[in-house]
Amino acid sequence: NNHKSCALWFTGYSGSGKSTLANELDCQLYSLGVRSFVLDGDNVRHGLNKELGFSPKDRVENIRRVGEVAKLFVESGQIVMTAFISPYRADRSQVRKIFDRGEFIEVFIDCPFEVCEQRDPKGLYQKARKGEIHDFTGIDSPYEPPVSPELTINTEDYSIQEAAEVIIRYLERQGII
Ligand code: GGZ
Repeated sequence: NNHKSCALWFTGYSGSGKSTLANELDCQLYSLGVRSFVLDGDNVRHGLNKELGFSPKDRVENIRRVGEVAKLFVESGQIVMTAFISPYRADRSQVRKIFDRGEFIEVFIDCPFEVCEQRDPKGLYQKARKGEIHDFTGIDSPYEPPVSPELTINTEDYSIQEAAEVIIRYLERQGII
């Protein structure tokens, strides 16, 4: 299959559906014969970024490294999806700069904070509310939504399936796949 490569950079709150959507897309791309890979907290924060926590400084370094790794995947000819909160606008625009034009696709996973807190799949919001964990995004740590993302996906009203289709169509329109 003769496809181009790019980084789909998901950003949004914890519980917004970034990893779920990235993994669904990964499956759909596989069935289209497109080589892809998902980078998320599960495969990066336990290894490469083991020593990093959630202070502003550590998040900056987390995102910088993820950006560099994503770049390597793009150089290898793949479509890489990154599923990190990446709360700071400045960090995302730094990452954008290391890519060629059109290779960095910022995807805002737009799910209201209250909905993410309600979902609370790992019980982390509840812990943060009780003060058991600190520096939690949306509670005592900021989230800066993108100003002009290539794509905005509302995961409150749309299913993961529908959201994945929107992204596939975008990749087709851009001539990437
Ligand atoms: C935010 C936290 C925190 C704090 C642990 N703040 O739902 P999850 O569990 O799987 O997604 C969250 C993940 C966020 O890591 P990222 O690497 O994406 O963050 S960043 O881009 O800001 O560097 C959550 C869990 O880690 N988690 N503590 N304090 N999320």
